[in-house]
Amino acid sequence: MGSGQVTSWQGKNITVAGLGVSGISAARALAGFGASVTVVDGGDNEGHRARAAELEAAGIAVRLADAETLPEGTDLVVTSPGWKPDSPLFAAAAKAGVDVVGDVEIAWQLRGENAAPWLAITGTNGKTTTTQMLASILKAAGLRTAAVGNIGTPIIDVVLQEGAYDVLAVELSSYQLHWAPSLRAHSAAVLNLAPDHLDWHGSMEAYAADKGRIYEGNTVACVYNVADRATEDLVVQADVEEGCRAIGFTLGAPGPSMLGVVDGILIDRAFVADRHKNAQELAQVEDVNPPAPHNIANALAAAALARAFGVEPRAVRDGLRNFRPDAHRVAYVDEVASVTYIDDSKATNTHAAEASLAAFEPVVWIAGGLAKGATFDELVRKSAKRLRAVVLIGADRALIAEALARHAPEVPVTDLDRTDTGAMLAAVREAARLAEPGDTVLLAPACASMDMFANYNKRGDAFADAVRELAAESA
Ligand code: UMA
Repeated sequence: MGSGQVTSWQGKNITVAGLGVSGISAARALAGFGASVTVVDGGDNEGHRARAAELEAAGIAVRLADAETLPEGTDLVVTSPGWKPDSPLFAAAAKAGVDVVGDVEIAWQLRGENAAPWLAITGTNGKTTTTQMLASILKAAGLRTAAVGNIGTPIIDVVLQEGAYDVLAVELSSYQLHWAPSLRAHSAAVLNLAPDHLDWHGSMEAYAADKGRIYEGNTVACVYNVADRATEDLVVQADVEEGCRAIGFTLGAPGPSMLGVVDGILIDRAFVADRHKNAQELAQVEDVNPPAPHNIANALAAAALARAFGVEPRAVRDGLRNFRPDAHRVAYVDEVASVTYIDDSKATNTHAAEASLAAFEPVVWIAGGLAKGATFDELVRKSAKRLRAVVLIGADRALIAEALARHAPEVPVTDLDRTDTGAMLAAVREAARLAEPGDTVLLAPACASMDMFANYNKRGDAFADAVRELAAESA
């Protein structure tokens, strides 16, 4: 344990911003080290109150419905990733001379002398899949590992299990990187860089700079995407440890110090003796699941990080073969007539739908189902510029139609006015009609499925069946 830091938390007044996944984890850990913790959150719904009661029972103070004022006597603010840098709470902290850091920074500081190294992954798209692939490869190599971070498991919880892991596969968002100034990964990858979260970061430059922090202080490899120059630029700008190498991944033939693809084989020309003459076969393209181009790029990035950690080629192949993408979670289904079909049936709420809509542009969006009391204004407002068209199904589709009329009046909307199971085929056909080559058709309903299907799995299956039918028709 980083005992210097731990003892310094004893008796400190720490304000944790956010009563979500990371805030709860940070609050419990810091209270466990003797800090006096107050969690603040702007929300005040049933969920917040239930979580507050649990923390209060553990001696942690919680203040709901006020995300702005800094509690008296605060020594340090530990923020959840979603809080914007210009939040009034942080302005108050700056005025009081109080530092603000994120939960990932705290996790990094909590690491002991012999803590498991971090193999870190960021990027605009593909981070979760790549992190899961990496964990699968590391497991195939017999290493004790976990996929953690932005993927959903708060990293503090994992770091506190001292001695339990040999290495960690860490997904980091640009938000988390922003708030983690002293993080130093063993090796790291930036998969790609496209404008995203600009409302949070303020500009593309600031977003890229936060992503680029993942390379700071890397000791073995900075992995970049050869097809995305911006990722290589971030490596060039990073201050790394002596001897740390820049390793590219490409869907083409790899040059020296790269991983790439030749004749359907994933090739390593980076972690081999005499890389100017030699190359090492890692896996076949068919070992990648699914073997779509964007996913082969993910596999190459995961392989590069694993190889940087000394994993043998056979484990890369086995790990890729063992990997199963989460069903119905932004799952690639097929490409028909130059339009890509993605199943995110698991997006049963607006937040999840917003995240998947953010990954595609232009997109024909299939949405609707049971709204569970949700409102759709924010989702539509944030996603409007990405929408080519919208196809609505399900019981509460009118709510989405109204939000679209308010915030995206120029986007064509087809209301199928159907709640029968067969409506999915009609929805896919209509989406195909509205899509242009290069577009993505995305099932991300933002609603529960039970008005039309037994569960979201069945809804996703119906979508995939409909796409297959469409592919057969157009073959
Ligand atoms: N809140 C406020 N004021 C604010 C912002 C939030 O009071 O200005 C409160 C909310 O009421 C809520 C809490 O803060 O109670 C939520 O904090 P949060 O949004 O930071 O979310 P967490 O539950 O702590 O989850 C975070 C990540 N969420 C975000 O970055 C938005 C999760 O990533 C991550 O899995 C988790 O920590 C564990 O590390 C999700 C995500 O969408 C999946 N990430 C974005 C992405 O992948 O694109 C970055």
